[in-house]
This record gives sequence, structure tokens and C-alpha cells, in this order.
Amino acid sequence: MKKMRKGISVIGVPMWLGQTRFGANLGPDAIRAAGLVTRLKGLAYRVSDEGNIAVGTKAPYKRQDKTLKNLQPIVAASEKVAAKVSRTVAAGRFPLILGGDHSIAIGTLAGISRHYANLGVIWYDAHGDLNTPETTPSGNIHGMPLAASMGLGHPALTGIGGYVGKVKAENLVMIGIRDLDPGERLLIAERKIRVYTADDVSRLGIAQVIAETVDYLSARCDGVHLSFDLDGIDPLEVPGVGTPVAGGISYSDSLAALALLHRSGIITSAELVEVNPLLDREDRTVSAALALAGALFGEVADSEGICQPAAATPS
Ligand code: 4U7
Ligand code: MN
Ligand code: MN
Ligand code: MN
Repeated sequence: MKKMRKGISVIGVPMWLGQTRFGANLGPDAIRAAGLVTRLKGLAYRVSDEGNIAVGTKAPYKRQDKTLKNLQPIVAASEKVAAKVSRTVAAGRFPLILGGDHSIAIGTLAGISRHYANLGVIWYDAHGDLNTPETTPSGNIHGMPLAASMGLGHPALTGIGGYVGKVKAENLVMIGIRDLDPGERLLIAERKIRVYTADDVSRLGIAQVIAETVDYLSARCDGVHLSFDLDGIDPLEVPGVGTPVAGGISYSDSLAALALLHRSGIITSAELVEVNPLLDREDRTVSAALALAGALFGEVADSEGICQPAAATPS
């Protein structure tokens, strides 16, 4: 298992066409404006802000596009994302991708997975994102990235990056799940995907869930991508998301989860998605994204860190 790298490339993907609410495209710049780069530099990483990938902003879908909205601009953007992210990994840097809606994960996983024999994926989300054009109730592609990455769905989406099958079912752990469509439930059962619902997290405790996840993935994977949808957290604490679902994981548990993942050293790439500043209140969601990034890269979060001399803090 590779250790977390000291060079971070921040890559913005201002995509909103994976769903129908304008504003998710403003996520990357809002997170930057709140001070992301300074915060990570403060943790002694070499951080380079690679700016935003140019993506289409006009929604070309028609009323009759009930099963796949805005396919063409999403395919075009995904290829650009895949190429950029792949170059970042090849250069030995840690890609930290800022969304944008979750459709961007099709591109990030296409760019990352080619560098690993068995890429692990932690999907932190209220939703499964396992729909296909056959099962989608909305036609929104942000509900499909995980299925597409597993090779299921429209060929234009499954073939991004020039190969099909970026994520194997057995290398996937889903956390925070509480809103699944019938087709997604079926797929999870068929492929025996490892799922911790938000309720499982309350019952077992976040430390147990992350410990099991780390044990499971580190035994079988040569890298782990964290795909963090902010709607995994409870919308009372993090309101700036387009598809809120009540009963989410608490913000403090989510920070603890990322601090524990930092300590595990298994995470080799990450993305923070679905932040919509236009739906936010008092910058809660943008600040949460910032703090989560801090936790993932080792900001002191527990008494062990706080109560020890400076040498114990990350360098
Ligand atoms: B997100 C949904 F029907 N499942 O497919 C769908 F409930 O990236 C929601 O996790 C998808 O925010 C949510 O449209 C996608 C719906
Ligand atoms: Mn999602
Ligand atoms: Mn979601
Ligand atoms: Mn959402």
C-alpha cells in the first residue's frame, strides 16, 4: 500500500450538468476562496492549484431525455478530467478533485484506476449512484457514476478513458447510504457490495466502520480513492447540497472518519463533490468541505495529537 504523498494537486471540476440545479459548478471556487490551499500548505504539503477544467455549462437536454440528461457535454468533460487526473497520478502527486456534481467521478476514476491493479474505492454518500439508463428515476447522470465505473450503463460513459471496468464490486465500500432506488438495491445484493448505511454508522460507531473498511481494503487493494459526496453528512449540518436526505452521518463523525483515514495511510486520491454554494447557509457546507480536506491530510483532530509536544504533529 502506497503512503499518502506530500505533493497535492488541487483540480476543480465545475460541473453541474449531472443534475438540474445550477450552483454545483460554483463549488470548486467557493472551497478555494475559503482558503483550501493555505490550509493544506499549513500542514506542510507542497500544494499546487491546477485551476478548473473547462466544462460545458449549458444544459442541452430536452424534456424527452428521461433517462440520460446532458450526456454529450458530460462525456466531453469526463475525458478531460480523466486525462488530467491520470497525468497527476503519473507525476507522483496526490489528486484532490473538487466538484462539481458527482458525475465527475466517472472521469476521476477513469484517470486513476489505470494506475492500479486493484483500486479500492470508499463511496461516502447518502446515495448509491449505481443507476443506469434502465433503472434511473431521474435521468440525472450524477446518480450513475459508480455503475458506469463498474462497466454498467451507456457505453459512452462506461468507456471513458478508453477502457471499461474501473472499479470491481469487491474493492468497493459504501458509507452513509440511506437512499437507494430499486435497481441499486438489486445490484448491491447481486454483487455483494459492502455497505455501511448511516444507521450502521450510528449502531457500530464511526471508528469501528472505518477500522473495518481500512482492514478490508488494505488487504486487497494497491490504492484507495475516497469519493466524498457532502450529502453523506446530515443536511441539517451541511445544507448546501442538491439532493439532501435526512438522517445522515454527523459532521463530527465525518471529520473523525477522515482523520482516521489519514492515520491509516491508505488513501491515494480523493474528491469532494456536490457542494452547491447557492443552496448553502452561513457557508456551512463550504467550511465543512474545507475542514474535511484538513482532516484527510492530518490536521490534528484528537486529544492524542493536541496533548503531545509539537513533534507529534504532521510534518
Ligand atoms: B448523488 C437518485 F432518484 N438516486 O438517481 C437519482 F434519488 O451524486 C439520486 O449521490 C441521485 O447526489 C443522487 O436521481 C446523486 C434519486
Ligand atoms: Mn453521490
Ligand atoms: Mn449523494
Ligand atoms: Mn447530491
